[in-house]
Amino acid sequence: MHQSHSMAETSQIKLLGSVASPFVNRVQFVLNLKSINYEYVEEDFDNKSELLLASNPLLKRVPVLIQPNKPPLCESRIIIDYLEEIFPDAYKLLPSDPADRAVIQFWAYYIDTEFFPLYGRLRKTPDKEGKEALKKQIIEQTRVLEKTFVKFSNGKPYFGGDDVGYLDVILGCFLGWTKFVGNFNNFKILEEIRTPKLVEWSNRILSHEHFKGVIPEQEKLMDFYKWLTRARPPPRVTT
Ligand SMILES: N[C@@H](CCC(=O)N[C@@H](CS)C(=O)NCC(=O)O)C(=O)O
Repeated sequence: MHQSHSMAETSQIKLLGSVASPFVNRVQFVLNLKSINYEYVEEDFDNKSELLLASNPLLKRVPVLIQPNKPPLCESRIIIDYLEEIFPDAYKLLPSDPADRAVIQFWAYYIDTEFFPLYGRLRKTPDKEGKEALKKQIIEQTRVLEKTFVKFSNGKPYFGGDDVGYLDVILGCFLGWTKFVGNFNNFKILEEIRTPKLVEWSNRILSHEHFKGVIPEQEKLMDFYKWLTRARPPPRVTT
């Protein structure tokens, strides 16, 4: 029998997540866009669930997508690509042409590996000079992203054109942290003069009906930031 994915089956989908995780938020955004029902399970990173440890034993990270009779799926972009493949008609995120699709995926990879990690480096850099250098790099990256937006949106509201597409999801889910990191470090990451189109776009994304409620409040990000920068016991020496 042909395997179909009816909405009844999808209600058995579970997403292991953490509210402040942009990687989890992007999967939630896609599940919302595709009208897929799912159960959200919040993980406590100080006390990870057996389900998380069993389903992502190597990395022990969220998001993880759990479905009956299927292996658990890890890594946000892999999960999104999977959802796009099995529910292609529910809400199309990627173009059909394989080369066009690969170009979009390059940019998603770029945003994840070149842009967003700068926020973490800024957090971990203690000295003022180092921090200033990173702020400059972040600002340079926003110029690149502004140009990328202009190219892909081609005068339309989203990276995806008239509707939210893959890059809107990928970059959109970093907007909460973008605001937080800017406020925390006293600089504007997106601003009218330097990135006018991205400023308009970010307002559009943040008020999108399927996005509201996905991006956590700034206080939640502050809680998570405190957790990230908490005093940790020194590593145990075992020899
Ligand atoms: N590349 C991964 C990143 C996932 C990730 O970094 N998850 C973090 C939360 S933002 C996590 O689970 N951290 C728990 C830990 O490291 O113990 C993805 O795209 O899914």
